[in-house]
Amino acid sequence: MISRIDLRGSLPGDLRDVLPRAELDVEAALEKVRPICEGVRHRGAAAVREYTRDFDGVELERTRVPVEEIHRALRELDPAVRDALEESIRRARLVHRDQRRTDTTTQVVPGGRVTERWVPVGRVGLYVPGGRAVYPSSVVMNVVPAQEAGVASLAVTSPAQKEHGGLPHPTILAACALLGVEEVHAAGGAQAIAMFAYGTEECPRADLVTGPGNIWVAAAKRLLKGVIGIDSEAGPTEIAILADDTAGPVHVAADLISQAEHDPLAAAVLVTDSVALADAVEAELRVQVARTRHTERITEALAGRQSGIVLVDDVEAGLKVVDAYAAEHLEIQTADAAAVAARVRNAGAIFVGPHAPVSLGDYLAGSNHVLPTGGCACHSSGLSVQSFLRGIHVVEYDEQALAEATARVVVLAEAEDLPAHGAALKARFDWQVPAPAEE
Ligand code: HSO
Ligand code: ZN
Repeated sequence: MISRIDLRGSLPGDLRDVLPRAELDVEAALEKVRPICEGVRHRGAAAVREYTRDFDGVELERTRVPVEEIHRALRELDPAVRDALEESIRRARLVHRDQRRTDTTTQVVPGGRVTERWVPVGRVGLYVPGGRAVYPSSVVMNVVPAQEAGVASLAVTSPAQKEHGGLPHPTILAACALLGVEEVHAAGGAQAIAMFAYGTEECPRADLVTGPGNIWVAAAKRLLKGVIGIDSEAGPTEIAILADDTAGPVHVAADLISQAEHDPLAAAVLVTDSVALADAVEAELRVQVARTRHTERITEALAGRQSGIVLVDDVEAGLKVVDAYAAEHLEIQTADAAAVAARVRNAGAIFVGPHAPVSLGDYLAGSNHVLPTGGCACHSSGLSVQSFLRGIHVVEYDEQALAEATARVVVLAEAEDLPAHGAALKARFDWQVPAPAEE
């Protein structure tokens, strides 16, 4: 059901070569996505509707969802789901509100200062998938940080669903209503990303697009990056668990399964120094996978080359392995879990000890669940208020401070063979701009 990689003895030089990981061939999708993006660029909303007809089988008059439909979806939402979403939003707001930045001013020299002013992105497009994955929780995780950052204009897009009269999934609409988002479009795939990048008659262009999606969405993001800002190309979900013999196999197995449930390409990796735990988890996996609803997809994910149980000599070696893997989600289920967690350098989010499973973070911990996948956690972080802000340096120098800087600017400009840079300062102090040397 799940393969084993035995790294006891010594660890290889580059651990990434031996660790399991899925490969998503986004490059191959680029050529298919290019004409779709061009179509939207040149023909706007008509092209978006055409692709929606071709790919989603839905004939739309407009991509923009009438506001009454958004409110209706909230009225018709199951009260228990509404309550859970409201609490999810409340907790996420608490955490993301604390991420807000304050401007800082640094007095560099007397009369010279630099302020970093944090300014929210003007307009953001949020992509919410609508195929196998209908995730109102992802609406929360995208909208809350954008709102806490102070983004003024926010539009959500999600694929048109044939079985819902061409609207996005009703729970997605209801989540939008709870968050106060009233601009929602029924568009998915590459055409939705192009709609935000180029703008259409119905959807003004956005500065930034965030949110996970399938391979077509990832390819469109790669293609249009530059035309529009992007968060990341989210790949299939990953969970890694670093555990020793103090961990409970029932919980470890349940947590591995929880993320394998997303996708046959999802990755579930257990790193442990305990063969007894590895054996017990494998036995538990067999029992629990058979009992769960999405047995087929989970079995495929666990058996895939992206998943595995990695055996190591001790927790010390395990830390090296999980750092090299840089998981989207990392659970630490060891003795003194907090101390071990504090030593981790690479992970999208870390879940510490027996009472912080990844599923809690997916919905209700207050943390964000849009996290870097595919090893990108070694250079990137998850979605946060910061993702929606730009820090603008505001430079203020008085005459005296500029005069005192001039000689050094001139020297550095000369060293770079850019004399006009130096001249721009000298001109303010009646220095002569040197005439070009006669040939
Ligand atoms: N684990 C997913 C998020 C999610 N889980 C949404 C359930 N719904 C990626 O972090
Ligand atoms: Zn999940």
